[in-house]
Amino acid sequence: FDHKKVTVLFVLGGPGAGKGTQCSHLVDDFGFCHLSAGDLLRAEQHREGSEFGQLIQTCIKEGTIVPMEVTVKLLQNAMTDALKETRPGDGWADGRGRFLIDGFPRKMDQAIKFDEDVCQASMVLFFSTTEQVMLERLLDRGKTSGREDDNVESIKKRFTTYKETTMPVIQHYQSLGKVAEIDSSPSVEEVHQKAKAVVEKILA
Ligand code: UP5
Ligand code: MG
Repeated sequence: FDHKKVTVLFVLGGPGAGKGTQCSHLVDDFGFCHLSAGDLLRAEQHREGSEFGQLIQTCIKEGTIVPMEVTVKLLQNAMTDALKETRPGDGWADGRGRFLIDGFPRKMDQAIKFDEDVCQASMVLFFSTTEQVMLERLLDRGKTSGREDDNVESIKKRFTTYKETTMPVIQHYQSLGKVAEIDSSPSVEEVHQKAKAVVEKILA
């Protein structure tokens, strides 16, 4: 994708940190196209004829990372579709497609591949809070979400993958000066106001 035409912000943070929740507010504020890698994988898992259904299901349940080729391709396709559809006022505010890529890249190989094949992200929004807060939020959501990974056993595995595999990605972008860390422990609205201010600066 042409850098002049698209702006990409990665949205990272532990499982249940509030990435999806905050992204939907930022969509309302700034007209981003919000693409959650996890949501795209779940859709692919249930797509009839997908050759990756079983693989994705296993990875999600075990909290491991789906091979990057699958996820990068899904994101690339979704971005292409979104750019075809975008109209003024629809993420094209100043003629540039704006994307929030949520829950990605969570492993270094994905970050490198996306950089090379798709485009470079301008910044990373990093929503951080404690494991205790994340655990409570996920167990609460698990009562109604139907997500196969919202149970204590899967959540613990997701935390381990986050610490061992995703934190190094965040540190990589920190070393490039590309990370804006936002404490996501307070209320949704408080976090939203902070995130909104950060994004305003980035887009200015
Ligand atoms: N909530 C949110 N904010 C709150 C606040 N400030 N105060 C109180 N409550 C708050 O929020 C979680 C819950 O908390 C909700 O009930 C919300 O109302 C409440 P949400 O916004 O959904 O948090 P989010 O960070 O998006 O949590 P999610 O569970 O989606 O994060 P994960 O990163 O674990 O999940 P994701 O869908 O990104 O990935 C799932 C799996 O897919 C991964 O484990 C992995 O196996 C696979 N995957 C890959 O293999 N590759 C990828 O690139 C991406 C995913
Ligand atoms: Mg999410």
